[in-house]
Amino acid sequence: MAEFQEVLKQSALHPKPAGLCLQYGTAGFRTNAKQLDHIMFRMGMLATLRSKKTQATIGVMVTASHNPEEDNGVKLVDPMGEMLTPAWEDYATQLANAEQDDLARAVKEVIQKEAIDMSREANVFVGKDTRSSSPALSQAVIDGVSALGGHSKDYGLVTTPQLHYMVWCQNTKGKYGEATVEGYYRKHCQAYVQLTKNASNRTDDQKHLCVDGANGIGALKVREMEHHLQKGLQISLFNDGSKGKLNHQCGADFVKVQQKPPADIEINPGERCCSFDGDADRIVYYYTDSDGRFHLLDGDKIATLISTFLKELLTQAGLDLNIAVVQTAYANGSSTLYLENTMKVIVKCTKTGVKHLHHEAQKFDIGVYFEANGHGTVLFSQAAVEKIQQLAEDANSDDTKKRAALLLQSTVNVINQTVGDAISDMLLIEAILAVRGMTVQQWDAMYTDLPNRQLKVKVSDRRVIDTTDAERRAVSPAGLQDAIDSLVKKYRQARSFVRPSGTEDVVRVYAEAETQESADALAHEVSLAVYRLAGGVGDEPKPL
Ligand code: G16
Repeated sequence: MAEFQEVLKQSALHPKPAGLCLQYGTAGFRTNAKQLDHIMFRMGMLATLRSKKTQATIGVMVTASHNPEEDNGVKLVDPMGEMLTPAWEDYATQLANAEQDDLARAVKEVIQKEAIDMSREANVFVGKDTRSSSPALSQAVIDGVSALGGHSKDYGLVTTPQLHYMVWCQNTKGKYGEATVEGYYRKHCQAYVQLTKNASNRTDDQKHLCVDGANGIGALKVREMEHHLQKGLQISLFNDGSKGKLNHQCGADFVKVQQKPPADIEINPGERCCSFDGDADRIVYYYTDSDGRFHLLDGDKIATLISTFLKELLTQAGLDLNIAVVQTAYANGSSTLYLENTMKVIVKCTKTGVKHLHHEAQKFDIGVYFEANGHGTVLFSQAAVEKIQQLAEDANSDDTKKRAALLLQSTVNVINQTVGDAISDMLLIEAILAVRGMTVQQWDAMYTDLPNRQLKVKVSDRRVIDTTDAERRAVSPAGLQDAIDSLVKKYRQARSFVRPSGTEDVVRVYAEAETQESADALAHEVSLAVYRLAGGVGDEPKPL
């Protein structure tokens, strides 16, 4: 077969370092950028195979999201704009790790197993973040696509959710929207303007939002989008990439884990602020009060705000649609209690990784999914969208119902349903606060978070930790879960779990308890247990 000659010829230009073995992680491959050239070439090939198989456009995004500047990675986007189906993750791993002289065989194996007709067309959309390694790595993806005779379209610098959006627009032949960056801005901003027409006159202060762009792609895109908002939002942009380093002391991950504002941001007490991560698929909000105390409104608070708003509108519209909130083990215990007991919505817990939350959310008429780290969106079933539309167009429905249906319609349009999206989530949150006439402080007061702490432990091989029950319990190494259980018993309202990260070479430790001192002490003690029982390296974890 002629294409295999081409594979061999082209792949020699993107050689795999012999013996290097990388695992497909939470959101694709991710490691130091120097190790990724062959991975990108091979993922370009895999995307081409996936496109031939599905007869749809596939996306490849070059990014390492929240990781430091020197890392990079790749996220693959399936036909409906969602993450690559887990069934193909094994193929990704096989192609990534095949030694140079075995690559053609590994490619043939995927073709045979999936019965792919190689004469079919393949189309791959490619995007990249602002890392200095991204241009060369995205060229390697494009080379991989052409090695198997696929066509690529290079979107250049885009946020990850923008690329997901383009893929879905393309595969719906424009029904979801126009597959251009301008089309993305127009759709989401028009919906924002429409929604905020329902807000009573807002002052400039109320329209003001401080945005920390994590010195990444999100900052560039917010600047590009701003004029579409028709002054409906007044953004002060910090960490816009003009001087600081990507994700360094800033961005959603830093703010969430450190529980403090980013560096290089000037905020007045009470002012509403948000932070994006490095590829703008996560967002967290925060403010400091007049006593200088920092208040974080993370993915759990965002899910609560959005689901309350949607539930109210459904009641006003008289629509009988079920609504669920999907969380992970990191969800603050207070948020789960509030959602279940006060809001009375269905709550589900899945493993970490939006691919897991997304699939769970698809089971409901309306599925709101958010990881505590701010990664999430809302999914509306086709039936839900149709019911909302019918009501909005029904000449006989009363004013209250019609208004609610129209608000729901604009809400559907302001959301990027393909994946968590910092920009579209920001527009949705800002619109909800405006329509409900709510301050960030009132939003924060919906419930009080249990104090919590997240830590990282270095071990020699994090795969020794295996978990079950949506990552809430460790099944190996032996004795670790028993140790965690007895530590948790020492504190009131306490909970803790550990899991290997799928994006960094660490074990993550989460603890929550009645007081910050207890949460910190528990997190430290559990870290020590991980260090001792799971092969810790370097110095023993120190108390906080
Ligand atoms: C990725 C995933 C998220 C996940 C995060 C951390 O986010 O898309 O679902 O929560 O990694 O995963 P882990 O704890 O396994 O390292 P991002 O924004 O870095 O792409």
